[in-house]
Amino acid sequence: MVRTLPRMTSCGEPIDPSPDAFGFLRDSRDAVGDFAELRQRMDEDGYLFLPGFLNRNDVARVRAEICQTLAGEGLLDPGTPVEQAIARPGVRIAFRPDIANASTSLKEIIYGPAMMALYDGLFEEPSAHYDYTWMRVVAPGLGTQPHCDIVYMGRGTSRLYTAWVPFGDIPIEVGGLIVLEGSHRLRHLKETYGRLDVDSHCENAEGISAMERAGFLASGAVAGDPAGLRARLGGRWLTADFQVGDLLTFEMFLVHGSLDNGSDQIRLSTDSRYQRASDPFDERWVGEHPIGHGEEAKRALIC
Ligand SMILES: O=C(O)CCC(=O)C(=O)O
Repeated sequence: MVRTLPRMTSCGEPIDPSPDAFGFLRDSRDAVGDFAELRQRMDEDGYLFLPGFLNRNDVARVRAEICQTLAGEGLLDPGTPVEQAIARPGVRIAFRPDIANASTSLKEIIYGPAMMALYDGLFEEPSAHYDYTWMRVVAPGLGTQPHCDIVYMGRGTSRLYTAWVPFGDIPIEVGGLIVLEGSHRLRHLKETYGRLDVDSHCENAEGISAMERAGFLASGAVAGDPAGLRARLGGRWLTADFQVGDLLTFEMFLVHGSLDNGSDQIRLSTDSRYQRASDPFDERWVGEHPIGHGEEAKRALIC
């Protein structure tokens, strides 16, 4: 069936829907269980898109719990079904890690046996996950700027994978993740941007962030203009009409962001991280109370 594409924007910029600028993620569910094939596709694409990998009922149950929490906080439109997560008009919200970090049932999904077996297989040795879970609770409005995860979590190892999990159906209109095709292979980006750390600043240059000093954004984004960035780097923006139970996992150097949420719903998803248990860990994201990007994470450099 041919999908009629809605008007798409990211960070307020139109995303060109023509076939040389936009496409859909490769579906790798046929390779589940064949780790050699999954590793090869991860190498080729920089990601694995596994529709229906997770138990849909479990994910839907956690979604219902989160929606109740949002309703209890007055973030949902009171006249609408809670499970639809329709935002109360004017609500501004995007990031609620506290919700994920407090939910045992959510963690049982994203750090449960199916997920850990996937990463054990991809790494070919026992894997471990960060204790910190990023939870996106994205009200209608702008999506995430294009970035690579390495600048936020690369202090231990770069051999890490992100898992992006929709907690609810996220069709294009609701603004799911977009990845820039082939960007994990861009050596010049890896050797410049890919060596930076978002929590570092240049003490010899009035404390300017190391990211800005190198020509990127202090937020850690490669740039704030997804359409322009695609034109400069090449490749196509890829996404999907994500559904409950899907998993998108990707490596640290893949440029990604998200579409703007053009619907009236709050978009719910988590991102979480996995690595070899034997590799060093980034101290910002482990322990009972991870320091995250707080003061203790800041590093002064000469740059
Ligand atoms: O969900 C989003 O908008 C961004 C998620 C992301 O950047 C990630 O999973 O690394």
